[in-house]
Amino acid sequence: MLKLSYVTILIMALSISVFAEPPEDAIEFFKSRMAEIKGEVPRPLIDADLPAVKCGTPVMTAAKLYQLVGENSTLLEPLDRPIDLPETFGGDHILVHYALTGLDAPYQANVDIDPADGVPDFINRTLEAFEYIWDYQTVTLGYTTPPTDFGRGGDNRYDVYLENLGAGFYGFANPEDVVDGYRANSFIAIENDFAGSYYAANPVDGMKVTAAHEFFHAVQFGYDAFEYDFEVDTLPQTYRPWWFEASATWMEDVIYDDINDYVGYLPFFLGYSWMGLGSFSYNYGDARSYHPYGACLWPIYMTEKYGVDIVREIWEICGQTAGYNALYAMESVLGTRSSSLSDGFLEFAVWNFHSGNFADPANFYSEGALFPEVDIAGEIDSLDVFPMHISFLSNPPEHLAANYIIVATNSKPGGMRISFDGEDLSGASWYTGLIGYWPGESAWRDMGVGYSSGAGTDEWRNWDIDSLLVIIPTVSGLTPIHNRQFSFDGTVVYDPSLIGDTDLTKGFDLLPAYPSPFVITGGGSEINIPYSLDKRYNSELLDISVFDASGSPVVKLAIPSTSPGYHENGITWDGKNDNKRYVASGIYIVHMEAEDNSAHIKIAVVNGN
Ligand SMILES: [Ca+2]
Ligand SMILES: [Ca+2]
Ligand SMILES: [Ca+2]
Ligand SMILES: [Ca+2]
Ligand SMILES: [Zn+2]
Repeated sequence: MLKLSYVTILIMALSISVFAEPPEDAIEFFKSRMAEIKGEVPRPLIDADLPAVKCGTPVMTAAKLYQLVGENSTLLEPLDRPIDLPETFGGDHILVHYALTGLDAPYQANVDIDPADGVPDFINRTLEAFEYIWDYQTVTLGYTTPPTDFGRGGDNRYDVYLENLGAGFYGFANPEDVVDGYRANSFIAIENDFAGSYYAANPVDGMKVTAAHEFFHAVQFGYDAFEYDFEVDTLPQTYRPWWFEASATWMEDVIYDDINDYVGYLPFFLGYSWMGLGSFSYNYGDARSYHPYGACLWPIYMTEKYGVDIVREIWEICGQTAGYNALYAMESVLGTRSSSLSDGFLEFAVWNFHSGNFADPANFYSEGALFPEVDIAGEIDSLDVFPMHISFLSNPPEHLAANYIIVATNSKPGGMRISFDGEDLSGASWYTGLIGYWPGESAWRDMGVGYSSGAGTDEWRNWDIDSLLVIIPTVSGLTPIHNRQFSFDGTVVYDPSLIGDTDLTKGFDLLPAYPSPFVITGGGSEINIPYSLDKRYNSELLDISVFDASGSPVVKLAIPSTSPGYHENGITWDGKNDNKRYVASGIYIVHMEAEDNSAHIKIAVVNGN
C-alpha cells in the first residue's frame, strides 16, 4: 500500500494522467542492463578504444521509474542494496560497506599502513573522500544534504558499497524511497578496485571522481529524482537524464580539478556539436551515450562565467517542480544575470569554438587547451568562389546545438557580407553568432537573426585583422525537440570594400540598456549599457557622452574596459549631469565615438527622486 501511494503522488506531481504498463521487453532490457552494471553478466563488447560508460545511475533511475509506475515487483530485487559485504567503516556522515575477500575485495585489501587501523587503506581513502565530498557539496557549495535513508544499511548515515562492478562501470547511485512526491533517498555502489579500467594504476583517482559524481546524484535526488526528459510509453529509448549526468560530471572537476576525467568525453560533445544538448542513449559505444558527460561543458561555461553558485540555483528551481523543468530553471537563473537560455547557449557555442588549438584560457575555458576542437560543418578557404552558399551541410543542428562554418580570411583586405535564413521553427528560435578569430583576442557578436523569421544579414568589416571568420548558427528554445535537425540557407560574400568604419553601428556597438526605463531613486541607482568592441579599438580613446533629447551635452561617461568582445557589465551612469545633479525625466541619448566610428542608443529616464 505504501508503494501505491507513492505512485499516486508521483503521477499527480508529474501531471501525467495515464501511465501505460511498461512493455515486458523494456523490463527485461533494464534487468539485463542492471546485471551488466553489477558485473553479474558480461557487458556486450564495445570498442576498447572508447571511454568507460562510467555511470550506472541512469539505468537505476529508469528502472526505479518503471518499478514505480508499473508497480513492477520483478524489478524490486535488482534494485535492492548489495548483500554479502560484511565489513563497515564509517565517519560522521558516511558508512562504507566492503568485503575483505572474494571478488568484491577492495584494491590492495591487505595493505593497512596509513593508518594501521585494521581497515584496508583503500577503504580509509574512500571514506575520507566521501566525507570530504559531503562537506564540499553540502557546506562549501550549499546544497541540501541527501534525504535520510531511515536507518537502512544499519543507521542513518549515507551508505556506500564497494562492489566488483561490470567492465567500464565506475559506480551508480540508486534511488530508493520516493519522498515528498518526487524526491528520493539513495545509496551508492562504487567499483572496488578499478582493475582493467583507465584507473587501474591509480584507483584512488578513479574512486575520487566517481565519488564526487555519484554523491552529486544522491544530492540531486534530494531536489528532484525525476529531473529528466522522458516519454513513458517509449522507454527506454526516450529517457534522457542528461542534466543529471552533465552536472554530476561538472561536479567531478569542481571538487577534483586535477583529475580531468571529463576531458575524455569531450570528443563526443565538441566533435558532435550538431547533436542536441539533451541527447542520451543506452546504446553503449554510440556517441549519444557519452554526450551527456561531455555536456558538463555547459555548466562549466556557466560557472566560469557567472560563478559556481549558478548550478545550485538551477537545481533549486528544478526541485520546485516535479519532473523535467531544467531548461526553464536555466532560463530563470540566466535571466537574473541579464542573459537567457538562448543568449547563454549562443555564447556557450562561441566558447566551445575556443578549444584545442583555438583555446584562449584568459577569455574562454580555463582548461580549453586540453580539449579537442569542435567539428567544422563547413569550411570556405578560397576567396575565388564567393558568393558561397552555407546550406546543405551534412549535419545541421538539432535543438540546443550548433554548427561551425569557417571562412579563412587569408589576410585579404575587406570583409564579408553574411545572409542567413534558418528553417521556420515552431517553439524554437535561431540564434546565430559571428566570431572574428585571432589567437588570444577573438571578437564575437550575435548577428541578430529575427526570432520569428529566422533570417538576418550582417557584415564583418576589416576581417583581415582576424585570421578566421566563424559563422555559428544555433537552435534554442525551452521546449525539447528530439530526433530533428534544422536546416538553413545562407550566403557569404567577400567584399574588398568593407574596410574602414563607415558603418555607424559596427566595429563597436551599444546594446539595449537596463533597467529600462531607468528610474533614478538616488542612493546608488544606475543604468547599465552593455557594449561590444572590435579589437581595433583596443588602445583608441573612445568618447562616450550623454545628450538630452535636444542634443545638448549632459555628461561624459567612462568605459570600464577596452578589451575586445562583448561587455555585459557595461558603461554605467548614475543619472547625474556635469554639475552632479540628477537629470529630469525624459529621453536621453548615449553616444559613443571614435575618430572613425560612432554608435548611439536611446534611454528612457524617470527621475523618481
Ligand atoms: Ca588502514
Ligand atoms: Ca544508512
Ligand atoms: Ca580540471
Ligand atoms: Ca523538476
Ligand atoms: Zn552519473
